[in-house]
Amino acid sequence: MAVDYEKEGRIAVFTINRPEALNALNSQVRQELNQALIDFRDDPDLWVGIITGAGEKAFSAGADIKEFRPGPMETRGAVAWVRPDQIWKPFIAALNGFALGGGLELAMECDLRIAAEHARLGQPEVNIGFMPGAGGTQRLPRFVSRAMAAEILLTGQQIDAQEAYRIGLVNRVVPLDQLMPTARKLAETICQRGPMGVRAVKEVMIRGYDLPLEQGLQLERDFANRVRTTEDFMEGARAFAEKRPPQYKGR
Ligand code: CO8
Repeated sequence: MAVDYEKEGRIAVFTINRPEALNALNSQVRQELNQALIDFRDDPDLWVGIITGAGEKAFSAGADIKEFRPGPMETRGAVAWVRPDQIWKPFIAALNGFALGGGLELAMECDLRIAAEHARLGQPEVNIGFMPGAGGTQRLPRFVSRAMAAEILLTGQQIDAQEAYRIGLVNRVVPLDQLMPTARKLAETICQRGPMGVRAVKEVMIRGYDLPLEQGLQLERDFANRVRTTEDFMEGARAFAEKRPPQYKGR
């Protein structure tokens, strides 16, 4: 398997498993990741996803350059490509090394990014006569300043984990041996929250981002009203009043 997909209680861990090729995203990885993402999306018992790479060197060094051929980009495998930012459950990217090109683009499709101290991030496509094709030119300027995005995209140079933290591209930088424990702890924290609220937060944040403020506020109100109709909404209020931990069911 080029992607290991493990379910640990409410958490799913996706591990890109081609360490000999720095976890480059070849067609097999894309296909298997896609299948795993669909399973995660449709499994009501899974609430948070963690995406990482096998080994200690790379999260992913991007699209597999050795598969490059002239002509349009393939439509990412036989099935429609599902992105983490189209699934309304939170994703954490655990960057265990290089996150370059399509690897950084995948990390930017996640909601939170934790980097190991030695991780290096970049959009090196222009170094090989190409350009980002999976969101780099669009997401990076939305995540960091336009000037920093332009520098990363136009020079193709890598930045280290501390710099990525400084410019707001990653949430935390931790020693490598703390990477997965930190990601799991964050995932567990999110799993303790009301999942209907958590999912609505993610969807409204993403859908509302490009809306004018008034429309975004309306969207938020609509979702908040919908969350108020769920069992978990009343469970949260009851547990608060009864001074006990809530037992959320995801409905
Ligand atoms: N594709 C294929 N093989 C790769 C890739 C890659 N992206 N990156 C590394 N490898 C392979 C190397 O060829 C090498 O294989 P071998 O041992 O058979 O020669 C092995 O991984 C180890 O790599 P290196 O020996 O090069 O390791 P170094 O530590 O010397 O260098 C670097 C590490 C700097 C990360 C270097 O490997 C490198 O520059 N890699 C390419 C990074 C890059 O340019 N990425 C962008 C690719 S283009 C892209 O992502 C466009 C996205 C568009 C849409 C994507 C949709 C999924």
